Amino acid sequence: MDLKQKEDSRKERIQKLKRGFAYNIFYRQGVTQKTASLNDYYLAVAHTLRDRMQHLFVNSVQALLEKDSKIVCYLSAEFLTGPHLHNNLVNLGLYEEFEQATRETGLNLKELIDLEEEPGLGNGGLGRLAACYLDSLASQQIPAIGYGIRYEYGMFDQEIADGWQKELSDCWLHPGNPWEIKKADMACDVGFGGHTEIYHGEHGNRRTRWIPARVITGVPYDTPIPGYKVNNVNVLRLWSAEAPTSFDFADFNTGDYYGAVKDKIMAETITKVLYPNDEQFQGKKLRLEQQFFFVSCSLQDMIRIHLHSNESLDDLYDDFAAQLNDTHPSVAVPELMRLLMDVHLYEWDKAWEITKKTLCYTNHTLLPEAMEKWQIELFEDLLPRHLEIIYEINNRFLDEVRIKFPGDADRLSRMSIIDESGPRYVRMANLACIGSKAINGVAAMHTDLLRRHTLADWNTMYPGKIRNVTNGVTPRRWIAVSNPRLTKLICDAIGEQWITRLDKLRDLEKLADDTSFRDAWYKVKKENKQDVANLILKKEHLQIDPEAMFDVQVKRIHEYKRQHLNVLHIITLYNRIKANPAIDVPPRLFVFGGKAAPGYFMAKRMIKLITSVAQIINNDPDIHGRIKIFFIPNYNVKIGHIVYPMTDLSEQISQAGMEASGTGNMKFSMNGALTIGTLDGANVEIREEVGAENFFLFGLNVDEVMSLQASGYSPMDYYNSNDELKQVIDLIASGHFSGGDQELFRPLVDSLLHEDKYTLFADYKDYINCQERVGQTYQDRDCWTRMSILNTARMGKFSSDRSIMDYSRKIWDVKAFPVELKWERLPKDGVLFTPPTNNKKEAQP
Ligand code: F58
Repeated sequence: MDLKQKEDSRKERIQKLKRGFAYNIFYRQGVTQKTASLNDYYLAVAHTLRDRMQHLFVNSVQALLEKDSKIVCYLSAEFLTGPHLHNNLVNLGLYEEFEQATRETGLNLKELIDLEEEPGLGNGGLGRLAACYLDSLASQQIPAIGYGIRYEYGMFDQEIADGWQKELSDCWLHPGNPWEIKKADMACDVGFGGHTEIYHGEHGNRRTRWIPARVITGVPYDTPIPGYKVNNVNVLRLWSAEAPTSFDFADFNTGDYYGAVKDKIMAETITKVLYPNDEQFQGKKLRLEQQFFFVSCSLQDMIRIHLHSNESLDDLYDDFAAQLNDTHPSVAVPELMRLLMDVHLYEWDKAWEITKKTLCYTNHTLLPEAMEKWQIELFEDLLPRHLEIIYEINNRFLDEVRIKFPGDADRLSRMSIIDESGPRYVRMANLACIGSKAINGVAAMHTDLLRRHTLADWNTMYPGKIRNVTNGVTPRRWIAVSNPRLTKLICDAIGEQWITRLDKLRDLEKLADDTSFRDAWYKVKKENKQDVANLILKKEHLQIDPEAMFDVQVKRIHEYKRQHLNVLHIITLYNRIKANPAIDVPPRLFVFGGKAAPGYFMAKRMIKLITSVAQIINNDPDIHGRIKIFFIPNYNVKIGHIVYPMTDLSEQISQAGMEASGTGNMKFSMNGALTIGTLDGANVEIREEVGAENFFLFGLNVDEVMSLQASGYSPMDYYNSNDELKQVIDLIASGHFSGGDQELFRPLVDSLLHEDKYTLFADYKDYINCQERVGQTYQDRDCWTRMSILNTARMGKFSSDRSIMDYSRKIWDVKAFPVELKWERLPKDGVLFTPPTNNKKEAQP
């Protein structure tokens, strides 16, 4: 094609897009261009894009049907995808054309992008990781299905009222969701409760059947997941609960209208709302119902797809690798066994072989309080058949342990699936460890701690079964989509390859000493900061100097993440300036963001502390605006798009040994922020990659924390021997930040003085000193910018593409499956599918 032809076909495509918008406004939204709201336009544009994606999706399914390839099934109770429009435009390479077509239609694409309601179907890192992995699976051309729950209400929206967190329901579906397609004909039934019966099968062998007390239907909603500039489109399949029949007509006819719809309403509560818990196991029945519901639907779906092109399930594991994202889907172990034995009539040994070879388990936490364990009675009441299977798995497993470690009763009780130390519980991590072919941690240090402590027994029993796959994040969303200025600068300097080969960013290293490149780099950061400063001024009437250091901590609010250590530093600076106004403290904006679990008392107090300290310091004339504090409400993916590109300093200050990996730490560094952090989670590997000289390290390491705690840690000693620390704590306790109220922060102060579980006081001095080095370095703009460039340049390892390739090699044994474009956009005769010749339904992911 010559240049003119190219230009002509581009023009034609733009015209088609504009026709697409008009068509969707009229026929799909049912309004005219004059009466359409902005949301109508957003939906019209999104549908126009989805139609184009649909074509690629159909191709991907056809390619898979023609030639078998292993499919990765990522089972996760959470997928925190973030908004789709911008990301899909970038991945499909259609941003510029849509930009032009919307402009020529009189619309502003950016405005429409900002309008999109994000699906908040996750709490934090774990859910967001699942979304990054979906992007990388598609971009690496690995066939995959993400299986999860279509919560009607996602993560609550956070408002700050009088400095406190207020939770509001998240009605993300209300404006309409243009990305999903309901696949009613692929619905699955899921049982709950009831009892089991023994019967004798065809060959006289004993079999069990489960007679559930109630059945709920799972209906899938599919969202296409396009890879970056490839033809592969995978799918995120989320299950929604419905009653099998809409009304109980018996009740309806006798005039009991409420009774008639009661069952339907009860059924739908299963997928009504996401539990907003963070690292604290609650043990609620509805939560177990949610877990079993989506796991059963997903396994039934996999079996349906497999049986479409296979006679039996003997080799299910050749076609599927099912990854359990933490223990939330670990009821998959007994459910797959039940489906194989009770429904597909396998004997135990073969069913067990298939189960163990299909499932794999990722652990995301070391916190004991986060470990899932269900009360036996609750479990039995809801899943009686599954409990029987679990008992049998456990008996056989414990026999194995006895043979390997004779006479070791402690080991037996530690490794048993059933916790019998008090009231009896089903331990889901033990179940997942036994029932899967591989277990993995999410950062080198985390995996090491799993092997040495949390899962030490498993490591001894099955050497090699615990593997490491360090987390990663997708550079598409976290650089290309969210930081267009940096993307352009990097592409102009080294080309575009880095977007799918993040290790190519190394080519930036040589530019770190180039003054004009450094100036351009600094300019990008400053412009990103200026944008946010304008926004904060407009919304919060807070004046921010874009030259100030933007020092940011965004993540869930939790004591182990130690946002309050950050606050202790802020108050230290405040006291220093008050005592000595001439002191050299470079201007800083401290930014916090994150949600507290609604029932987590201390975390909510921490938010109140941050906002109260902000209130006093931001308005203290003695400070002359040298330090400012801003709590961004409702931190979510969309706000992440703004925060990572603006940040100079990333706070990763959890107590060593607590953060399994962290992924925000990676997003910051990729966008040129320097990190102040402890040796925890993936910080360790980030520091190794970027170089110790480009990372601000402080604090005790995990062994030091453990031995300090073992030797009887006394926070009071630190308080008494450090004047600055004492002053800070006393100031909080005095009511200085709470209008004289000495009670408000007493629980926080007391817990620090008398317990300090996360050793803030032990790390305080080192943190403050390290922050001083940070401040000095920031004043040397050339040095800081150089370090910033080197951080970005050396982040190649932390692309989720690398993580996915690690999983593919180390765990799933799956290879790329590039999809060719064989199908026309719409066949000329208008017939998209050849009608099936037999009655067998098309099996399609
Ligand atoms: C996070 N876990 C880890 N859990 O805390 C973090 O270190 C890690 O980087 C990330 O997983 C990804 O591996 C996490 O986000 C949750 O949100 C759970 C959701 C369900 C309830 C319990 C917490």
